[in-house]
Amino acid sequence: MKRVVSGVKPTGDPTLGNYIGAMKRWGEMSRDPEREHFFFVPNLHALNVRPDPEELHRLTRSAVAWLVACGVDHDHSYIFAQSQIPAHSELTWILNNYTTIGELNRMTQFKDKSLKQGPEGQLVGLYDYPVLMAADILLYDADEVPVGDDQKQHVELTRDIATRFNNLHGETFKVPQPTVQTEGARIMDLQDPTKKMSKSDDDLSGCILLMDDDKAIERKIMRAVTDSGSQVTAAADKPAVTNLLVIYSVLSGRPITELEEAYAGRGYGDFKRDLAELAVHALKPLRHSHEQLMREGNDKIDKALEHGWWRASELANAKLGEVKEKLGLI
Ligand code: AQP
Repeated sequence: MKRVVSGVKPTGDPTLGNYIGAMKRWGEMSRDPEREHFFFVPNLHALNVRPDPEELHRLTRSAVAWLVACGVDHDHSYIFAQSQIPAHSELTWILNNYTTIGELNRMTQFKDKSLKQGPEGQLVGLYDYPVLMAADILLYDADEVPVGDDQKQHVELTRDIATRFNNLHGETFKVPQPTVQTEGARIMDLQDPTKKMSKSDDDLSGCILLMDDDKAIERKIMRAVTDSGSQVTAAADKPAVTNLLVIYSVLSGRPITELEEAYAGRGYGDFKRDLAELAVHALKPLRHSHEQLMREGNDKIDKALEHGWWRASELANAKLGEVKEKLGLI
C-alpha cells in the first residue's frame, strides 16, 4: 500500500491558504483505501520561532482538531505530533551528515525568512529545518508528499538526501514524490498579493484564519486589495483578482473561466460580496467542529494522537534501527 506523509506547523492558527493548499485535500484523501496516510503536527519545527510553551501546546492540539475538522479520518489514517516520536530528531542528526551547507543555502524559504534579520542572526533550527523535514518523510518510506508550492523545494532536497544515502549504504529509504495540486497551491495575502498568505505573519489583516468569525472573514474579503480596471478576470497583471478567483474556484468547485463569464461587466463589488458569502458558508462548519473538539472533556484529540502515535512509532523505530545498523551505531 502506498504511504502519504504531510503536516501542518503549529506556528499560528491555520489560514485559508493552509486549508486550500493542503488540509482540504488531506480531508478528501484520508479515506482512500489504497493509501496509508500520516498527517502530523511538526511541533519541533515550530521551536525555531521560540514560541510561548503554553501557546505551542494549545496550537499543537488545535492543529490536530483542525485536521479532524477538515475531514481527516483518524481511524483510517494516522495523526500524531512530531515530538511524540524521538526518531525524527535522531534521524535528523544522522541526515545532517548527508546534507551540504550549499544545499541548505539554496533553500528559498530560509532565504526569504532570513531577509528580515540577515542570515547571521538566524537560528540553526531554521536553517536545518529542511533536514528535519527529510527525516519526517523518510522515516515512513513515504511514496507521496502532498504539499503547497512553497514546500516543493524541500521535498526535492529530501529526494537528494535519500538517493545519496542509498548510494552509499544500499537501498534504505524510499525516494518520495512531491504532489502539488494545480489550483490553489499558493494562496496569496489579501492585502499584498505578491506575498504568500502565512499564519505566522505579523500583520494578519490580509490572512483569513480558519478560526475567524463570519464578520472577520467578510471584512477581510471586502477590504482585499484589487487591481486596476474593473473586470473580474485572471491575468498576470491582475495578481489580486486572480488570487480571489482561485479562492472562489476552489471553494465553489466552479472553474475560473465559468466565474469570469458569470461576473463579466459586474465589477469587483458584487464579486467580493459573493466570495465573502461563499467563504463564510464554507468555513463555518469547520470552525464549529473545531470548537467542539477543543471543548474540555472531549477526548477525541487524545484518542486520535494515541492511535497515530502507535502506528507512527512502529514504522519510525524500525526505519531508524535499520539506519543505525548500517552505520555501525550501537
Ligand atoms: N498560502 C498558501 N497557499 C497554499 N498552500 C499553503 N500552505 C501553506 N501556506 C499556503 C501549505 O499548507 C501546508 C502546511 O503548511 P505548514 O504550516 O506546515 O508550513 P508553511 O508552508 O510554512 O505555512 P505557513 O502558513 O506559511 O506557516 P509559517 O507562517 O509558520 O511559515 C503545506 O503543505 C504548505 O505547502
